[in-house]
Amino acid sequence: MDFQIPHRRRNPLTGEWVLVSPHRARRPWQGAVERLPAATRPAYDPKCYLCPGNARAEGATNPAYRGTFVFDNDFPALLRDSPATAEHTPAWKQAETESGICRVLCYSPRHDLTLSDLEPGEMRGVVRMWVDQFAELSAQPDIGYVQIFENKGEVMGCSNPHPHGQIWATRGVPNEVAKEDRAQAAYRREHRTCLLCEVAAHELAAKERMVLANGEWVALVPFWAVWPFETLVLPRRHAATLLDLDAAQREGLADLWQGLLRCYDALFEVTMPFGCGLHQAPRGGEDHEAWHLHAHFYPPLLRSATVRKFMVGYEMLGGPQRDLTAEQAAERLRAVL
Ligand code: H2U
Ligand code: ZN
Repeated sequence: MDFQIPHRRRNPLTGEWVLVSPHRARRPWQGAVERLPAATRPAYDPKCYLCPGNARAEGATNPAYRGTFVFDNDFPALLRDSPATAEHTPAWKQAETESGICRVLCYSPRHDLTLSDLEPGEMRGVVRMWVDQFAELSAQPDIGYVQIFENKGEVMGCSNPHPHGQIWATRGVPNEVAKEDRAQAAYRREHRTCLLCEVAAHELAAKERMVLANGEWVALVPFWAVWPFETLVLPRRHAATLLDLDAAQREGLADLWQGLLRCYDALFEVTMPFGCGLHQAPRGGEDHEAWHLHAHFYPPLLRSATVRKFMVGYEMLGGPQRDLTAEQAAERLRAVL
């Protein structure tokens, strides 16, 4: 097939298609230009609600923490003990209560750093925090899924530049995870192999969509990427959740995560904004064996630090579309390494 002509690519994790229009990549841009965030920040900000020793909005005070620090979100999107009730009539009007636990994860006491600035040992501490939080929350009786994620940068609506992530652990399984769970289980039934093991092996060999790799992990622009510089991070050895990782895989994850962030930061010479997070097997999913642990990075930027991709018009009404191909994006990311 000629990938230079407009075509559609299928995301095997969701079953959704993306329209790719490679011939359009050079069209002129006269649209919105984003404001750049303030370039320098103090190591400690007395007004930041995540800095050590500071008061938070609801009155709690942060300890003088030195490594990582986790607290229950003071404005949680979910409440712990909502009763489980549902309404299914009329058929078009369904609702059910949702409950869960929301936490904020401070990655470093330093207000001015991002994960890419941390020492390797500090980054390993962040991975350890993810593992510990996942172990604790996924063992709770009423939790069906644990979402670890980070929203970074003003253009992503992040309220505070202090390096932090979040966890929302829910009774139910959220949309994206439910789609991926069904798709991975179906792929294993049909092909008798793991979908993402296949993707990792193929992309490591083909290299055209690969961004970087180490002995345990690979980061690549997926064939079906929607966002211009979207990446998928995969363990090379099969694992369903963080709890399946041995010491070498945990260390490898910390190193690859930082390598990828540095690559992103170098691309447009700005600390890259994005939404990112780990996708792990939900409890009691369709087929736990079929789930391959992975992380998605979705940066919104398109051609510079100030020009973003908008998901509007056709994307809202029809489906996602991109001009730059996944292969071109991977090449650009590799070039800054
Ligand atoms: P962002 O990642 O979007 O910046 O959100 C940070 C979270 O911190 C947000 O979910 C919480 C908000 O509810 N927060 C607190 O828990 N305590 C505070 O004092 C302010 C913000
Ligand atoms: Zn701070």
